[in-house]
Amino acid sequence: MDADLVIRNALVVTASDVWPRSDIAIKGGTIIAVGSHLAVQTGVEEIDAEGAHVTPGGIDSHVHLSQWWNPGPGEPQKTIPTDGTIPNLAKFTGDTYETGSRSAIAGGTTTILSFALQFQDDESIIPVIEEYHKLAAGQSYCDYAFHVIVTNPTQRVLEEEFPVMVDKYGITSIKVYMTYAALKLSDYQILDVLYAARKSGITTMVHAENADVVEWMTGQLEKKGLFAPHYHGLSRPPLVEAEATNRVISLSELMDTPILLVHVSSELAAATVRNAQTRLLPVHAETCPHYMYLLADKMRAKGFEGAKWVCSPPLREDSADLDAIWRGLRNGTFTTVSSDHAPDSFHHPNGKQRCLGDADHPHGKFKDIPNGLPGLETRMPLLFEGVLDGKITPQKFVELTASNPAKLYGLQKKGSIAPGYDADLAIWYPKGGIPSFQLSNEMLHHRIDYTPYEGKQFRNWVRYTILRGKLVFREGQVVGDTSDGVYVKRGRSTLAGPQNVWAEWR
Ligand code: DUC
Ligand code: ZN
Ligand code: ZN
Repeated sequence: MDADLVIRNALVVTASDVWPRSDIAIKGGTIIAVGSHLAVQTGVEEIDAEGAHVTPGGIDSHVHLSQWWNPGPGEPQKTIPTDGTIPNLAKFTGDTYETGSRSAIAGGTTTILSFALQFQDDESIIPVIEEYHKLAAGQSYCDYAFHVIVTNPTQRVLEEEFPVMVDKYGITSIKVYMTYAALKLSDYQILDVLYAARKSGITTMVHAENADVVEWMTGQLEKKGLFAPHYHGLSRPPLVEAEATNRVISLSELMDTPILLVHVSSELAAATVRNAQTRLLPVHAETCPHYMYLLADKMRAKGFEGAKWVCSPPLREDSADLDAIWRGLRNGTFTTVSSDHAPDSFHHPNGKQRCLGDADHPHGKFKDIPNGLPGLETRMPLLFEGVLDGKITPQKFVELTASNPAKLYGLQKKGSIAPGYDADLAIWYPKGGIPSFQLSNEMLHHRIDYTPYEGKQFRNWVRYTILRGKLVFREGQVVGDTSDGVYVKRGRSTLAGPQNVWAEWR
């Protein structure tokens, strides 16, 4: 066989099977054969997996990079220049395409789906897409694709630009918000969006939280002088998420069009999704490792430290929520696990602490803390811990981290280990291959000054990451570069689609 790389002695895992003592032959960036004792020509480069798990490279379908925003009740800061120049990164304390994608490959993720954000005064989404292309081109260590966040669904956007977005740019999914003053759509606007999405075969991702309840609760807490970071959680209790989840499921049922609830955090919201799925509605859900491992007590850390764990939806109070999320992974409620990597550095004056120092509130107000956590690099290893604990099977791990995101978002050549697929692989350490260790932020490759998982014990990590046949990460070292990642045009979802329920008005 004519190959240019062969992986030997792998425990190959796909969403359906586990194959011990297998080889994977790769040619021109594509898998050409999987089997035992594959015969290849002499002199071909080989990697010995030493019996370790080899899984498809991760697909992280919810990542914010070079995203100029403040996803708190404050206004996003529109600093992306409209004249086509690349913006000044000095004030931006999140990850860029360079630093975020570097962190991705160091955690076994080979494809990211990141967001191109339309601001409310943007009449068009096409320049927004072009702008994010400029930010990412030549800057990515891994492959990448975009979702568009729609905040101003004009007739022009919905009728003229959605078809262009799908056909010319290969973008087949969007995200809408039900909360945040500067991002949210009304129910009326969401209906408009879902109607247009249905016509163009687009999957709609939804951030479901009831904006009015959040605003009301925040007002009540502030009146009582309660401003510390952990009151963020009290301002957004589980029913804030569950109510909006139920509402948008109803809107999508009316429209018979698929939605995915992003970053589901609570037992109540998961049950709402499950109920819709039992009724065979095309409702999908995503959760994130922080809702599987972390609780609200983190936000009660001393002083302002708790701001490191402020994200929305918030970490929950009750370990019953963690258990429910793990159950939802096993019983199929969740289609994907993504990182929702939306970080801000903690110590930087423009980062998490940018809300400190006003004379009346020197310790800040929870409502002004930028929402979001870093998690791109830790997503795969954290979920792999679940495999080691027997909470999920290796096949389920692959389904959630790679195969389902590929199908849901139309990445036809990614997410499995079989001939014809891109040779995107994560090779883990064999059992006992590395000693169990405590994570510290210095080990990570993002440019954020903290990890929410500092001190957490890990028993395994990705040893080698392979992107389309090229070794890009080897035993703790990034060996790829920013010319490796390419933009991936996507097709329509093969997982989600309308039920084609007849309705006269449609
Ligand atoms: N929603 C996200 O999707 N990411 C970060 C913050 C938020 O509210
Ligand atoms: Zn969100
Ligand atoms: Zn997000």
